[in-house]
Amino acid sequence: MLSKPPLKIVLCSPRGFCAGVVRAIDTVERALALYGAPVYVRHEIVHNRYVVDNLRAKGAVFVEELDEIPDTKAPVVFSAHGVPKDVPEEAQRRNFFSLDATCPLVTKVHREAAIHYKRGREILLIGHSHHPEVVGTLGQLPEGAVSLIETTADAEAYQPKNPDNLAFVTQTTLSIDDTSGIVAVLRQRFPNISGPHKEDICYATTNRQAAVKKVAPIVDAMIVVGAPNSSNSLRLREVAEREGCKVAVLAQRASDIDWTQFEGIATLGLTAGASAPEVIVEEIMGAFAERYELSVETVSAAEENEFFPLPRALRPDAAE
Ligand code: 10G
Ligand code: SF4
Repeated sequence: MLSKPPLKIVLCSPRGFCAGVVRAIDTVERALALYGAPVYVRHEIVHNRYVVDNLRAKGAVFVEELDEIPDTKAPVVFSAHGVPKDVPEEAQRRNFFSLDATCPLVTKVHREAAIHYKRGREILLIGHSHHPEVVGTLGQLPEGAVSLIETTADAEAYQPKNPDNLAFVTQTTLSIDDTSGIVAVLRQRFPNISGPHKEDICYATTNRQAAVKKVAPIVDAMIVVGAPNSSNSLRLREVAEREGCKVAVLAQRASDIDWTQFEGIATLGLTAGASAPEVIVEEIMGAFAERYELSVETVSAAEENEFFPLPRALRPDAAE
């Protein structure tokens, strides 16, 4: 038998599930355990097919909009990405038992936007059009109250009604580097703009990008476990590419890997987006182990110990 070529896998740390994703998945799991199936979930609870398929197998029913749900006493969960204000309003009108799995760090951005609005400011949201988190944040306020800024070109071109009465908030899963460029343009053009100290990118996005920045320059290729609709995972792939990694790809499962892309490599970086389960990282390592003699090392950029408690109605003491 031919001996396998050596391959060093460099694991990025932190990677994978963030505290908001754990809370969102636990919300659905706990609702299923307490109330039984079905538990309705508006939108993918997090952007990961494996997670969604697993929950569906346990009795979760995924819908895109509330009008797909029949009149029911079953729980209705809102996804981790957050929802426009009219969604909980509609849920209340229909007497749904709703459970909000919006990440507390997204809710914090919703609150910031609401405060700026109360103070009469013109609000800019830095983010990607049509992403559910952006739809949710825009939907906290009346139409037209918030303008979307996607690029530095948008920031250069924006014409405010009053340059001294502006504020900005951001999506939580953006590229740190792209966003600091956009914020720099806004602060330079509008020195009195209100906003967070830097941006609203969360700890998990920040740390996962920092780990990729450390690993990408020292590997021949990088795999990011994550889905093509996962904003934070897409950003990790981009960071790897920008740090000079010639092969930087997303993979949802080991079966997605195009092995021709990895011929002749000696080192492979491996990370996972905030919605990607560690079992898939293990599955991919297993697939490489069939073809290579592996050695594994971990490069760490930060320690994480965030924990977000479940929605109040699901906490153990809630029913008593
Ligand atoms: O990265 P996005 O926002 O697309 O979501 P995800 O489900 O892939 O990862 C978890 C992040 C969120 C719930 C958005 S705050
Ligand atoms: Fe919350 Fe950040 Fe995770 Fe989004 S990526 S769910 S903001 S911790």
